[in-house]
Amino acid sequence: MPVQWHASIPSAELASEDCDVFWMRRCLQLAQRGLGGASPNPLVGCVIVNKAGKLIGEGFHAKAGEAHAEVDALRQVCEAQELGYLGADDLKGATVYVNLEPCCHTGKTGPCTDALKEAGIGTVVCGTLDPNPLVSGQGRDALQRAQISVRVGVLEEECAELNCVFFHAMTTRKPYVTLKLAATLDGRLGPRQSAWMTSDMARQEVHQLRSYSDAILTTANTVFSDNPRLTVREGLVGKNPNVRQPLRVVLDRHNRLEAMPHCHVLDTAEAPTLRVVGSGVMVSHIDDAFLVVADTGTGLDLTQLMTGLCERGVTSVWVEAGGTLAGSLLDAQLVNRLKLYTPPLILGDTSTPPMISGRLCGNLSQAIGWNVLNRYTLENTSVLDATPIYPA
Ligand code: AOF
Ligand code: ZN
Repeated sequence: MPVQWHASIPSAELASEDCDVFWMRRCLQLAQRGLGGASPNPLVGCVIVNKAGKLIGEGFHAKAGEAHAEVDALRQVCEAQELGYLGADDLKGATVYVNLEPCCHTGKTGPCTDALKEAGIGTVVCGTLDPNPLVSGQGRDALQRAQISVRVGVLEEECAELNCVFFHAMTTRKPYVTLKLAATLDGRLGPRQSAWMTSDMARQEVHQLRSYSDAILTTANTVFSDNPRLTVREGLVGKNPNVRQPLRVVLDRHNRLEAMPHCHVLDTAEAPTLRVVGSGVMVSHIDDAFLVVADTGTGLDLTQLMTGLCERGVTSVWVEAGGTLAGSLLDAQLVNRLKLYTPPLILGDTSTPPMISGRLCGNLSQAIGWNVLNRYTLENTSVLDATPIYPA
């Protein structure tokens, strides 16, 4: 992508805190280019500004195993230097803005702190510390030991929010679970096998959000009633041939899918599938396509499921199933986010399933509250984006 080598900040008179905020916003924008590719790594964007306050390089983390944002930005500066667009000493004393603390360990790639030291960077401004125990403050300390001045905490909330999945997975060792529900105004899931109730735009958003998730979770019941594909479509694949098809995870306590070998989710040509069966179930041939989870007597142990998924590298789960799984996940306090799509329809028929069922909620003190992050409409469908406030 072309770089505006000498783009300046809007006003040279901006106070240093305003500059920090300005460039950190740019980091957040750049970081989002890694959506759907960077996982299980965080979304990171980086901007390098020379001593004169000019933008000299930008970068982002595109894919796990590839260059970190800081290295990507440094590489851009070096290329511009080789072409003669920038002077040899443009990096000396420059300021690096990055939404996450630079790493100081060797993972799939080397430590960013070393790359910044070698480049002669003078100041590093970061949004948040990295919750990865291999980093968590040690990146900052390594920079300071090398006489690089470090400021942490610029747009801290936005930076943490952008990486809510990474932060959650790193600190809890469980994936960040988003419950997607599409329900009528009277809270019903709609008749079986019915066409999409929600608008085209809502459907497109769902496919986009599926593609940003590591896994899509459903149940054998949903497979039996709807035979869904649970792949990313809606023109996204044509637009971007590298679009990621998430792992499909089917909760199949009694291994009922064995009787349905031709269902769409067992066709793994387009996307992989993990079958989750209860301990004690007889499976004719168990391999990597299966995960065995304890059976609690009333269902699969969902907490163990989430830990098992995280161990397999799944940091985010998108749930598309019926009301019973929704109720069980909420009861286990495993839902981190709700996306509720509501078309302007009333079924008024108690024979169609409710969007949530099975919670034992005796009184209001046991209700789950919701912290509303956003409400918007996509054509005729209203969308609620919220995080739960669980009862104590
Ligand atoms: C950064 N900049 O752009 C990213 C960071 O296996 P690796 O080498 O890719 O390291 C992954 C870890 O590095 C990840 O868990 C997180 O702690 C940090 N990610 N750090 O300085 C970046 N993506
Ligand atoms: Zn790094």
